[in-house]
Amino acid sequence: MNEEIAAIAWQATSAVDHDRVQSRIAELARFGGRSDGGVARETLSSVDRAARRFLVEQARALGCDVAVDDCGNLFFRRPGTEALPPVLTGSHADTQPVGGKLDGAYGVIAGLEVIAALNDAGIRTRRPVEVVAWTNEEGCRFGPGAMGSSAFVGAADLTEYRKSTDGHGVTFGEALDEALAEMADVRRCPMGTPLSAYVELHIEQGPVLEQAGLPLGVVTGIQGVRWYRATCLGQASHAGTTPMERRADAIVAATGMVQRLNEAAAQVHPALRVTMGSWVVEPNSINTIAGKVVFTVDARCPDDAALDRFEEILNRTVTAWDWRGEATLDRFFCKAPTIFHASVLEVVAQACDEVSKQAGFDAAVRLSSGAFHDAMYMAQHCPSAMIFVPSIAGISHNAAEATAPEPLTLGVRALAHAVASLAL
Ligand code: HGY
Ligand code: MN
Ligand code: MN
Repeated sequence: MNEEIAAIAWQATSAVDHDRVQSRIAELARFGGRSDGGVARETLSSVDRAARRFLVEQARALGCDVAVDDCGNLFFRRPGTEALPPVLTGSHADTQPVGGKLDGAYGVIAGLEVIAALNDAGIRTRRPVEVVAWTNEEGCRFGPGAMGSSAFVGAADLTEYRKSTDGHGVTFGEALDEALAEMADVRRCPMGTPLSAYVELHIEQGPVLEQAGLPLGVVTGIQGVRWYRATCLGQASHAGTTPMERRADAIVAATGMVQRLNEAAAQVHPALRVTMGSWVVEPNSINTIAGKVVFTVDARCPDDAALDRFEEILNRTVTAWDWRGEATLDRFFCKAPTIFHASVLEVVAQACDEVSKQAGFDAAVRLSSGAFHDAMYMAQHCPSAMIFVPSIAGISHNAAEATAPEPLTLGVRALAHAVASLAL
């Protein structure tokens, strides 16, 4: 990086305002805020739509041009001096049903802070700088996850996504149309537009940075992820009158499968992580044998061949289970492991190392992400990379999710340095 760009990148870095970051995180957390300090802001819910409006107003107050695409992704653009493809940063504003203040939200707030810092420092960049708030990264209300970014890059068909339904039978299309109707004052923009680079700042959501005692991580890639739905159909029947040997108990079958899968996972690959996190039991009555159980399987591994091997075992375990009922399996999310681009990794690494050093720390940790992120699809569209800050006790997807104020600010400083370097 040439001297002049390096000097201007440092001006942007130094203009990041700690108190502004803290207060904006607290303001956004109020949308869906819970009494236990967590946040419940599932995608396109009324609180998520209110949060989107808050972000639009914040961006407009910073002088940004605001646009929304057909998947509800929000883009906040700070113009450059030349009509070039922008540098994009940002993350998602939706949360888990019981989420924290930082997962996703931190990256969107950080992007707005980078724009505020560029404004305060009076820096003109050649390229436009854009901040995005992706729709439905979590995928818990409407599966699969990362819907907004995958639709943006064309990796998936928005038409199909619109058919996804939540637990109350509402389709993603219905919820999306309602949210878009509330954004009638926001310019509609096309999807898949050219981008120069994408850098996402996110909390690690795991224990690595905290164990290393370092505030910043350069994220080299993201492990593979697959989601499945297993449907076990037995026979609902009376708990008192039905002899044990005549039952088709969907809970007994499903829990037997889960035990078998947990044992098998350990044999497939030491880094394979399997979670059966979402269950529906029907009729869910104390004195009726369960006639139907639907459970999900979330499988993650850096090694795609291991995910293939596990998928074979999963398919066989579910569909050939020895019981009086029957079971089916469908896969509705599959993303191979992601490796980020050397060109952007180099810029991000320099930013993280310099900001860490200036704050009195060793060079940033290099690590791969256990969680998936919108950056996994963005890496199919343009050179992309990520920056992590630590999660206290490695906890996330939990109301207790937290990161100390200093690393939060250092993360934004590193992002400002990287984005300015890429946009100048
Ligand atoms: O599930 C994930 O990895 C992400 O946090 N949504
Ligand atoms: Mn996230
Ligand atoms: Mn998450």
